[in-house]
Amino acid sequence: KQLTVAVVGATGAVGSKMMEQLIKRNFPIGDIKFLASARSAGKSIEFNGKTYTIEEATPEAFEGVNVALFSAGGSVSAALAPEAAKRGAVVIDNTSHFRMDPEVPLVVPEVNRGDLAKHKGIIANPNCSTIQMVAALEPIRAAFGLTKVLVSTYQAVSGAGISALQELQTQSANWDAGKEVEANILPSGSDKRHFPIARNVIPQIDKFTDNGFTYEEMKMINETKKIMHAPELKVAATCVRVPVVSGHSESVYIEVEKETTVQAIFEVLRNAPGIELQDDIATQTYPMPIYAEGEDATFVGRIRQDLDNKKGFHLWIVSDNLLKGAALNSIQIAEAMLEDNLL
Ligand code: A2P
Ligand code: 11C
Repeated sequence: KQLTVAVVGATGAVGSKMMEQLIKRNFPIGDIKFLASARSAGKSIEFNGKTYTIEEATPEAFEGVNVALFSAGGSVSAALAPEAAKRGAVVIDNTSHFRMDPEVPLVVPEVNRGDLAKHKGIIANPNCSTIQMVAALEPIRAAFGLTKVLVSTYQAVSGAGISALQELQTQSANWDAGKEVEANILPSGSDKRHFPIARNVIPQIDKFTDNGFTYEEMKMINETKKIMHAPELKVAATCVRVPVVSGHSESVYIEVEKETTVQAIFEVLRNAPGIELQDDIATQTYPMPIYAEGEDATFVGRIRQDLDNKKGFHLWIVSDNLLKGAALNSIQIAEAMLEDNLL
């Protein structure tokens, strides 16, 4: 079966990775179109050795589309995903707009593939920092149960888009040249104050909600419970931006239901889909973002039993936020839907 695919936000950080993944994974494309804002309409874009013209994303652009991959921001998805679905496309949306809608499956295929069957035209791709965490924790939950998750993240700048990446580069160059360092984007383009990310760490991703947690932290909390079908799971998050280009890292403390050992967790993770265990302190083997960049896997290491709580374990989880965290997971959703006859 050959499908007509639309990539919405094709000129963005995630959109360009979606295009790479479609080629790399040999997705069965009959026809493809690339959509972005009116600013990009008419410009050329290369895909698989051919040149295409970018079109403005409008409702009519989705006529005849089977699969629409959205990554152009929440307001674009809010306006256009229902229009695409109305025209018969299955939307795989990489923004946060529909994620907590009870009618919209929120899916990491290795964790809750079965939820795809309940779709009504729109499927949500979770937040990048959530995806890698649940991919690593689900096999542990399935084997030993899971009661509590406390996570602190070290998130790469590419998660905030191409303009944030450009700002990191300019700030680093200006530091080195002894010039003034300006900040206009991070921690959140729409918040009042901005701080440099070069040579810095910012304990704010997205804006603050009323409870003192940021939206990014609340995404990790709420999305984890939804994907794992675990409303009673205790989850708390502190999300931090670090001056890394790509690859989110996470320090995660978990509590399991059944007593177990580090060796037993190693065994479970060795056999888990999409997970690569990198844990050997004798050889200083542990995951790091520069080695995760460009890789499909979610890497897990530094696994330790807590010194006070036998059911407590500490893990270090790293993955490429633009791949498993975004583009790869979206394409894996499309592949799972094809296999399950949902497309
Ligand atoms: P454009 O390049 O035309 O602005 P990133 O997350 O890397 O910043 O990328 C955002 C993506 O979303 C870009 O492809 C951008 O296209 C696209 N985009 C932004 N605003 C709109 C809009 N109003 N309609 C369609 N696409 C949009
Ligand atoms: C970041 N996690 O690193 C964000 C980017 O809800 O899809 C993804 C935001 C989202 O800034």
